[in-house]
Amino acid sequence: MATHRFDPKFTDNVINAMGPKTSPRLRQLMTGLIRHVHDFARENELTVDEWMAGVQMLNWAGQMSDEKRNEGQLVCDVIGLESLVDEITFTLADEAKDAPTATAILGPFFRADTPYRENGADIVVTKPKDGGEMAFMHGQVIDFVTKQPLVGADVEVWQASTNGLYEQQDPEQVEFNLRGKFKTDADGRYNFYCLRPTPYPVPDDGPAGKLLSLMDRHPFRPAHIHIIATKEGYRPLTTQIFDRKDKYLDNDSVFAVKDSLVVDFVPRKDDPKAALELQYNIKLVVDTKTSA
Ligand code: MBD
Ligand code: FE
Repeated sequence: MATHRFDPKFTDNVINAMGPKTSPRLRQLMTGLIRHVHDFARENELTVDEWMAGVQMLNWAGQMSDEKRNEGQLVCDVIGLESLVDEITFTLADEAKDAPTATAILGPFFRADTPYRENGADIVVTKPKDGGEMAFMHGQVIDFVTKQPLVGADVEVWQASTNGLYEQQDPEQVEFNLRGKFKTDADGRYNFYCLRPTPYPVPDDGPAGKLLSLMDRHPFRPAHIHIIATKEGYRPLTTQIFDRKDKYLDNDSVFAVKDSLVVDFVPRKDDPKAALELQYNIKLVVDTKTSA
């Protein structure tokens, strides 16, 4: 079997060291992880110095992470792992026109404690210094199969400011700036004012940025707005929408773009608050796990 010059029994010994109380799923995952990591080391004849450089990256990621910064997740993002796991979990099968809204990765800047705002509210509380472009975003949350509006669904959104920073990264922005949670009305509608999103680099002052530069890659993400839509009885949806005009659509540094999530901001008439609008309906599917 072994085509390499290393101890052929070594990897099996490590795997077989797991005891009988290991759960079947953990045994399966650790067996695969150990096997692939060992094969990776053998195939590349990984040296002690190279392995230690990797360990130091991991430690660095841990040391700079806190409730406002999730560097381990960002390292996974730049090697495509969060997007791959998202694809595996939610399957890309339905990229067709008439499909439920596709998922996209959560990313490291979600905040669990985002407050509700009234429909029609402006999430741009701290105005960007360069002005930015205001947009009115509105739409319906509907049942993908029946096309009926979903009343009382939650639509949570967050976006970075035009300086490329999310509120928790930027002392100049008030807390929860550019975030909001909205409840759909009696027609299943939500609406609010936001910024037309702009492209920005993922934070590159840590190991994720270091990895990007070692791989000769840029850190930019295409302009996007994050969305989490939930309604009891429906599969919770985590996604992002992307501006069709963005130049990074085809080379997102975290590989999250899907065609069906690309949207058009169009001119809006007679609204002194916003010169642009975005109409976006969210199509949810019944959650077979909770509604059986
Ligand atoms: C982001 O803003 C983001 O959405 C993701 C997924 C990764 C890094 C920065
Ligand atoms: Fe983001």
